[in-house]
Amino acid sequence: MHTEETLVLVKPDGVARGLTGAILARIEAKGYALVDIALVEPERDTLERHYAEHAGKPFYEPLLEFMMSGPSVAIRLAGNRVIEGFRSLAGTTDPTTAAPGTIRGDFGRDWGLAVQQNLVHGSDSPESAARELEIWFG
Ligand code: DAT
Ligand code: MG
Repeated sequence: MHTEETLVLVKPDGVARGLTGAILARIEAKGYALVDIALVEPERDTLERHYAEHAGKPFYEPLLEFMMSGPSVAIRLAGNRVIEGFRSLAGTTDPTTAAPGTIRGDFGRDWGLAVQQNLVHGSDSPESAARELEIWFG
Protein backbone atom coordinates (compact mmCIF):
# COMPACT_ATOMS: atom_id res chain seq x y z
CA MET A 1 0.00 0.00 0.00
CA HIS A 2 1.11 3.54 -0.68
CA THR A 3 -1.58 5.67 0.93
CA GLU A 4 -1.21 9.35 0.21
CA GLU A 5 -3.27 12.53 0.01
CA THR A 6 -3.94 14.97 -2.81
CA LEU A 7 -5.71 18.27 -3.28
CA VAL A 8 -8.70 18.20 -5.61
CA LEU A 9 -10.62 21.32 -6.60
CA VAL A 10 -13.97 21.30 -8.35
CA LYS A 11 -13.43 24.60 -10.15
CA PRO A 12 -16.07 27.35 -10.59
CA ASP A 13 -17.36 25.88 -13.86
CA GLY A 14 -18.00 22.53 -12.17
CA VAL A 15 -19.85 24.07 -9.24
CA ALA A 16 -21.84 26.48 -11.45
CA ARG A 17 -22.90 23.69 -13.81
CA GLY A 18 -24.08 21.48 -10.95
CA LEU A 19 -21.47 18.80 -11.61
CA THR A 20 -20.02 18.58 -8.08
CA GLY A 21 -22.12 15.52 -7.28
CA ALA A 22 -21.25 13.74 -10.53
CA ILE A 23 -17.55 14.39 -9.97
CA LEU A 24 -17.71 13.25 -6.33
CA ALA A 25 -19.55 10.12 -7.42
CA ARG A 26 -16.65 9.14 -9.70
CA ILE A 27 -14.13 9.83 -6.94
CA GLU A 28 -16.06 7.76 -4.42
CA ALA A 29 -16.76 4.94 -6.88
CA LYS A 30 -13.02 4.67 -7.47
CA GLY A 31 -12.61 4.07 -3.74
CA TYR A 32 -10.85 7.24 -2.63
CA ALA A 33 -11.69 8.68 0.78
CA LEU A 34 -12.95 12.20 1.42
CA VAL A 35 -10.89 13.43 4.39
CA ASP A 36 -12.08 17.03 4.27
CA ILE A 37 -14.30 19.03 1.91
CA ALA A 38 -15.24 22.70 1.83
CA LEU A 39 -16.97 25.25 -0.38
CA VAL A 40 -14.38 27.98 -0.90
CA GLU A 41 -14.21 31.44 -2.44
CA PRO A 42 -10.47 32.03 -2.59
CA GLU A 43 -8.84 35.45 -2.44
CA ARG A 44 -6.39 36.38 -5.16
CA ASP A 45 -3.36 35.77 -2.92
CA THR A 46 -4.46 32.17 -2.30
CA LEU A 47 -4.67 31.60 -6.05
CA GLU A 48 -1.32 33.30 -6.65
CA ARG A 49 0.26 30.83 -4.24
CA HIS A 50 -1.61 27.89 -5.72
CA TYR A 51 -0.69 28.74 -9.33
CA ALA A 52 2.78 30.18 -8.64
CA GLU A 53 4.36 27.88 -11.25
CA HIS A 54 2.27 29.55 -13.97
CA ALA A 55 3.00 33.21 -13.09
CA GLY A 56 3.85 35.17 -16.22
CA LYS A 57 2.31 32.73 -18.68
CA PRO A 58 -0.28 34.12 -21.15
CA PHE A 59 -3.16 32.29 -19.49
CA TYR A 60 -2.18 33.22 -15.91
CA GLU A 61 -4.34 36.36 -15.44
CA PRO A 62 -7.42 34.87 -17.17
CA LEU A 63 -6.94 31.74 -15.08
CA LEU A 64 -6.96 33.71 -11.82
CA GLU A 65 -10.02 35.70 -12.96
CA PHE A 66 -11.81 32.46 -13.84
CA MET A 67 -10.93 30.95 -10.46
CA MET A 68 -12.41 34.03 -8.73
CA SER A 69 -15.60 33.95 -10.81
CA GLY A 70 -17.52 31.79 -8.33
CA PRO A 71 -17.13 29.24 -5.54
CA SER A 72 -15.06 26.09 -5.84
CA VAL A 73 -15.13 22.90 -3.79
CA ALA A 74 -11.82 21.97 -2.17
CA ILE A 75 -11.28 18.32 -1.25
CA ARG A 76 -8.56 16.58 0.77
CA LEU A 77 -8.60 13.17 -0.84
CA ALA A 78 -6.81 10.05 0.38
CA GLY A 79 -6.03 6.68 -1.11
CA ASN A 80 -3.46 4.33 -2.52
CA ARG A 81 -1.59 6.26 -5.27
CA VAL A 82 -4.39 8.87 -5.23
CA ILE A 83 -2.23 11.65 -6.75
CA GLU A 84 -1.66 9.69 -9.95
CA GLY A 85 -5.10 8.09 -9.74
CA PHE A 86 -7.07 11.30 -9.56
CA ARG A 87 -5.06 12.80 -12.45
CA SER A 88 -6.06 9.72 -14.42
CA LEU A 89 -9.74 10.17 -13.51
CA ALA A 90 -9.53 13.87 -14.46
CA GLY A 91 -7.97 13.37 -17.87
CA THR A 92 -5.51 15.62 -19.65
CA THR A 93 -5.62 19.42 -19.34
CA ASP A 94 -7.33 20.25 -22.65
CA PRO A 95 -10.97 19.16 -22.45
CA THR A 96 -11.23 18.83 -26.22
CA THR A 97 -8.60 16.12 -26.38
CA ALA A 98 -9.07 14.59 -22.91
CA ALA A 99 -10.09 10.96 -23.28
CA PRO A 100 -13.79 10.09 -23.11
CA GLY A 101 -14.46 8.39 -19.79
CA THR A 102 -12.49 11.02 -17.91
CA ILE A 103 -14.08 13.95 -16.04
CA ARG A 104 -12.58 16.49 -18.43
CA GLY A 105 -13.21 14.33 -21.49
CA ASP A 106 -16.86 13.76 -20.66
CA PHE A 107 -17.85 17.14 -19.18
CA GLY A 108 -15.12 19.72 -19.90
CA ARG A 109 -15.81 22.45 -22.43
CA ASP A 110 -13.55 24.56 -24.57
CA TRP A 111 -15.43 27.75 -25.40
CA GLY A 112 -12.43 29.23 -27.11
CA LEU A 113 -11.72 31.33 -24.05
CA ALA A 114 -8.22 31.99 -22.83
CA VAL A 115 -8.73 29.47 -20.06
CA GLN A 116 -9.98 26.00 -20.61
CA GLN A 117 -12.93 25.26 -18.38
CA ASN A 118 -11.68 21.87 -17.40
CA LEU A 119 -13.69 21.45 -14.19
CA VAL A 120 -11.13 20.07 -11.79
CA HIS A 121 -7.66 20.49 -10.38
CA GLY A 122 -5.54 17.69 -8.99
CA SER A 123 -2.05 17.94 -7.50
CA ASP A 124 0.62 16.57 -9.82
CA SER A 125 3.24 15.23 -7.37
CA PRO A 126 3.72 14.49 -3.66
CA GLU A 127 5.55 17.82 -3.29
CA SER A 128 2.70 19.71 -4.99
CA ALA A 129 0.12 17.88 -2.91
CA ALA A 130 1.81 18.81 0.38
CA ARG A 131 2.24 22.42 -0.72
CA GLU A 132 -1.32 22.78 -2.04
CA LEU A 133 -2.99 21.03 0.91
CA GLU A 134 -1.24 23.52 3.19
CA ILE A 135 -2.56 26.43 1.08
CA TRP A 136 -6.17 25.25 0.99
CA PHE A 137 -6.57 23.42 4.31
CA GLY A 138 -3.72 24.80 6.48
P1 DAT B 1 -3.46 20.80 -15.02
O1 DAT B 1 -4.65 21.52 -14.44
O2 DAT B 1 -3.87 19.71 -15.97
O3 DAT B 1 -2.46 20.35 -13.99
P2 DAT B 1 -1.61 22.95 -15.67
O4 DAT B 1 -1.11 22.83 -14.26
O5 DAT B 1 -0.60 22.89 -16.76
O6 DAT B 1 -2.71 21.85 -15.97
O7 DAT B 1 -2.39 24.34 -15.85
C1 DAT B 1 -3.24 24.81 -14.82
C2 DAT B 1 -4.52 25.32 -15.45
O8 DAT B 1 -4.23 26.43 -16.30
C3 DAT B 1 -5.21 24.31 -16.36
O9 DAT B 1 -6.06 23.46 -15.64
C4 DAT B 1 -5.96 25.20 -17.30
C5 DAT B 1 -5.04 26.38 -17.47
N1 DAT B 1 -4.17 26.23 -18.63
C6 DAT B 1 -3.06 25.47 -18.72
N2 DAT B 1 -2.48 25.55 -19.93
C7 DAT B 1 -3.27 26.42 -20.62
C8 DAT B 1 -3.23 26.94 -21.95
N3 DAT B 1 -2.26 26.61 -22.81
N4 DAT B 1 -4.21 27.79 -22.33
C9 DAT B 1 -5.19 28.16 -21.48
N5 DAT B 1 -5.28 27.70 -20.21
C10 DAT B 1 -4.35 26.84 -19.79
MG1 MG C 1 -1.31 21.51 -12.71
